[in-house]
Amino acid sequence: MGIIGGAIACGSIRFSESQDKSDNKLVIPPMKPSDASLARIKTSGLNPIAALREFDYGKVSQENGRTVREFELTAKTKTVKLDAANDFITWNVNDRVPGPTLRATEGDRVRIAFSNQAGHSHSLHFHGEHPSEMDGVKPIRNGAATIYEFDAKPYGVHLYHCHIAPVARHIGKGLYGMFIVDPPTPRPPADEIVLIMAGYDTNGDGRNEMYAFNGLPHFYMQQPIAVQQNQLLRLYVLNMIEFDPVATFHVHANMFQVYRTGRSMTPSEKTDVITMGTAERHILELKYRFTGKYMFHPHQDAIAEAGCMGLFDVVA
Ligand SMILES: [Cu+2]
Repeated sequence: MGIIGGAIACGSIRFSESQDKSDNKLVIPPMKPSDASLARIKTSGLNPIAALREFDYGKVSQENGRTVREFELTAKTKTVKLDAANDFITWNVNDRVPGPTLRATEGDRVRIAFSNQAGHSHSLHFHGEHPSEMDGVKPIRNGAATIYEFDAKPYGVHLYHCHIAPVARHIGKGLYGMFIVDPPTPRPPADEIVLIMAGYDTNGDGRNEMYAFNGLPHFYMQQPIAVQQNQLLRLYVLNMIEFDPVATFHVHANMFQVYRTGRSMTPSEKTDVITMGTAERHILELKYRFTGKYMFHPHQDAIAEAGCMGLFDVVA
C-alpha cells in the first residue's frame, strides 16, 4: 500500500469489522489532499490522513476455540519535520507518531511481539486489565525483544505507551498509540475517526512548544477531514499531551454524546467541550446537520493555536 495512495483510496482503508459486515451504506467521503498536503506528508515522514481511519486488527488465528490477534510492534527512532523550521527526533512505534491503532474485540487473546530498534531502552505498557508480568514497565534494551500477551478487556478506548522513566519524555517523544477494544455486541455503524492530541517539547525545557492531532501540527487545518452530512461520526479521542495537566476537546457548531473511556453503550452526557487529563480518552458521537467547515480543538486556545487544531469539512 502506498503511503499516500492507501490513505486516499477508500478500498484499502480497513474500517471496523462490524461495518464491513453490516453496512454498505456508510459513506466515507474521499480525502483529496492538496499538493501542499501531499508535499507535507512526504517531507514530514508522517501521514495524518492514514492515521484517521486505519485500524490494525493484527494477524488473526484461532487457538482452542478463541480468536488470537498477533501484532508486530517495533520501537524506532525517526526524525520528523513538524513544520518548515522544526525537525524533531521521535521515539515511536513502527515509524509512526502516533503508533498504529490496534483493535480487538473483548475476550480476544492479544499477542504483541515487541522489538526495540530505537537505540534506547523502551517498553510497551497497555491500559486495560492484565497480569503484572504483562504490564510493560520492565525496560526492553535496544536490540532486544519480548512478547506481551493478555486478554483484551474490558471493552473501551485504551492506549499503549512506553513506560521507561522519565515517562513524560518517552511519551513526549512519540512512543504511544491507541488500543480499541470493541464490545462483544458491536456499536452501530458509523464513520470512525481517531484523533490523538499530543505536544512536542522541541527545546527540551519541559514545556511544549508545539501541539498536534495525529502527529503533525496544524495538518487538518491545511487538509480538512471530509465527513458526510447527517451521518453518525464516531470520534475516538485520546489526550496524550505531557507537561500540560489537561486539555479539553471542543467542536464548533455542534454537540457530541460522550461515552467516557468508551466504557458504556449509552452516553452519559451531551456537550461541546470535554476536559481530559493526560491519558484520558473517550468515544464522542455526533452528526453534522449543515454542510461546511467546522473547527475542532482544545479550548486551551494557546494549545490550539500552537498546532492542535483542525477542521471537519461536512459534505452533502
Ligand atoms: Cu521509551
